[in-house]
This record gives sequence, C-alpha cells and structure tokens, in this order.
Amino acid sequence: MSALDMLATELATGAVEVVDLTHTLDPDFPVIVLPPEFGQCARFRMEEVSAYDHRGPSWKWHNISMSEHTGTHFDAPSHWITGRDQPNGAVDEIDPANFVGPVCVIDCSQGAAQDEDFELTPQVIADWESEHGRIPADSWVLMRTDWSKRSGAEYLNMREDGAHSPGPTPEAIRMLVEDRQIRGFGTETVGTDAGQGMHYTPPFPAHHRLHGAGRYGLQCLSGLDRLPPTGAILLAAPLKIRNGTGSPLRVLALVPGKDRT
Ligand code: 23J
Ligand code: MN
Repeated sequence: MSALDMLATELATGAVEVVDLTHTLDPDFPVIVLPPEFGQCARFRMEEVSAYDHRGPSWKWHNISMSEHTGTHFDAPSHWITGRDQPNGAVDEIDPANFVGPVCVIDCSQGAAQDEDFELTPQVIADWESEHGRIPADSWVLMRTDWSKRSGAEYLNMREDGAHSPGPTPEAIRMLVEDRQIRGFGTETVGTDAGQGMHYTPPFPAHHRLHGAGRYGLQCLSGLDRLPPTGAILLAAPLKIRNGTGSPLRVLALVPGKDRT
C-alpha cells in the first residue's frame, strides 16, 4: 500500500486526526500595535453584499478586508528587510512543498504561566532535545505558550513600555535557523518575536534571522496543546497574493488519533 493510500485509510478510521490551529477571523481579534510613529496593521472587517434579499435574492456574500498580518497568519521572507533580496521571498513565489511538513512543538506553557516575558533559550531547546531527539532539518518548530487561551487586552498584554508576551532569544533563534536549519518558527502570540523583542540585539531577532535566511513565520496560532511534541504534519499554505509579505491562512495539523494502537 502506498503512503497516500495508508493516509486515506487512517483519516477514514480516525487513526490520523485533523486538528485546526486557527483563530476565527473576527473584528474583535487583536492585531499587533506598533509605536504611533509607524503604520498600523488593520483588523479584520466584513460587510454584507447581499443576504437573500433585494441585493441578491438567492445568495448571501460578504466583502472582507484585513492586513496580510491579521489573525492567524504566515510571514514570508520579504516581510523583513533582512529578507528583501531572498529568492522567492513573497507568498506567491514560495515553493508549495514548504506548505506541508513535519513539526516539533516545544512546550513553554509552564514557564509562560509564571513569566509573561518568558524566553525560549538554547537551554530550553537542549532540554527538549534530550527528551525528544534532535530537531530534524527542514521542520517547523512551534513554541507552545497557551497564549491562545487569552482574549481581549490580556492577549497583547500592553503596558506603558509596550507589549509583554513570550518569545525566543536571539541565540535560540540563531540555533534553530543556523544549527538546526528549521523551515520556520511559529507562536501562539501576536508575533514570532516576544512582546519586548525590539530591545534585543538585533531587534526582533526572530523576524531578523528567519526571514534573512529565507525561512518562514507563523503567528497567532491556536491550540498548540493539542499537538504531540513530534510526529505531526503541519499544513500551512498562505494565500497567493502577488508580492505578498504574508497572509492569513487556515493552519491544520495531521496528528495520531486517540484510538491509535
Ligand atoms: C511589523 C513590525 C514588527 C512586527 C511585526 C510586524 C509582526 O509581528 C508581524 O505580524 O509580522 S513584530
Ligand atoms: Mn506577521
């Protein structure tokens, strides 16, 4: 039997399950807030075109608008200045083979519950690897913080000095990109970088290093507590926006079902 025949059977029996890692697009879902001198990210908006009425008697539909970086979304290399000259750096240019692949999940939820500025460090990665094995090249690495369970003001967690949310240190992201050669890095927070990530050297080290190396980001992921540490397959295909720097998307994972033997 081919791998795809086996997959079809396991999907049908529930031996493989599909998990949705996406927040619902909604005008109330927070977007990143930058200092006021910078341009700002737009929230999701939806207007009714018709709803089985005089504007369209048999149909209902909406016009929608948002930023490329609204809600659960993908970051392409061209999003950051370090990635501006990367080949195939826009969402419409990326080889779709990159949209399906293995994923490692590093559980930082206990640390993030104690410390809203919790840092993913090389030591945290080393501890994870001593339990689960070395992170394979070309895999996604997701940082679980359970931040997706927060809502409203708690999600951005803004204070006078800016947002406070967990993220990777410059050395951790260097290790993942250069030593582990990961495909991309994803978080449950509003950015791949910590809320206070502008204070690192370089500022926003995840954006700086990932995109400078032609790698990808995922942000505002939901429900990473439903993924195993290893062994799942991530499906994350951004919209094909010409020269797009990112895109809202539906992120799915294929995971071993509860009834697997
Ligand atoms: C622009 C500037 C800084 C950041 C971001 C965007 C994001 O997090 C994003 O959505 O890519 S940190
Ligand atoms: Mn983004």
